[in-house]
Amino acid sequence: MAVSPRLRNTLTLFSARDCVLCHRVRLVLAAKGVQYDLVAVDPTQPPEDLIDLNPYHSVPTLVERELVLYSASVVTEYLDERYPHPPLMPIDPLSRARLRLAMLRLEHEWVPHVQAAQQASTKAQAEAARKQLRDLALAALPLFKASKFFLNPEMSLADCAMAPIIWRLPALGVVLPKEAKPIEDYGQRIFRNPGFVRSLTAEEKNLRELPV
Ligand SMILES: N[C@@H](CCC(=O)N[C@@H](CS)C(=O)NCC(=O)O)C(=O)O
Repeated sequence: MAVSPRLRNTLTLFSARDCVLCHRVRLVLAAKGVQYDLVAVDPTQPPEDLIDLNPYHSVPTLVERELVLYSASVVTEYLDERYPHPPLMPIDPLSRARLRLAMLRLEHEWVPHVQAAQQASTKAQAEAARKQLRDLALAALPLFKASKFFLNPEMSLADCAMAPIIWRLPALGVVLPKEAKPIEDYGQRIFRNPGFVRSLTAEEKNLRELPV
């Protein structure tokens, strides 16, 4: 199924307006300076195009001519290989494996609590998700102190997965103690990047102030 002929670029991204996994893909595209058409989707009401293209009807979904990719990790690894500059993965296998594992843990351990906090229908559900995120952030504090970017001296795909979560913490009501300043400092380093600013939807821009 072809996406609408009105779309002008080779790449089309089906993306929600406020979603950490879609933001992760948009951040990779922005870091690489790649042009694409964005189709804004309400994930609870996927459009016909998306239903035809992706058996899970989920976003992010990337379309490039006949190629249709879904799952944020599959999409971002593809983009890093397809558009190699700047590289967003280290070259040695050990560091690559460590970053892949870190991204897997983010997806399995952090993202469900972000989504739960965003979708909570009771105060108790929201508070439980906020507590989980606070605990995860504090447990990861030594990693934020250890290097300029997440587990790596250079910005990588792992930062593209982590920064969208850190960006949302205040809007989700997650208040970190003073000792967590290295996490805020890490966020500010990435938020200052013009690519990060370009990656944001209008809804995501409203979640917090950009650094001056
Ligand atoms: N494993 C998928 C999950 C994506 C996901 O949970 N997307 C949400 C929006 S943030 C969604 O599309 N939900 C609707 C659905 O899965 O049917 C990925 O990594 O991309």
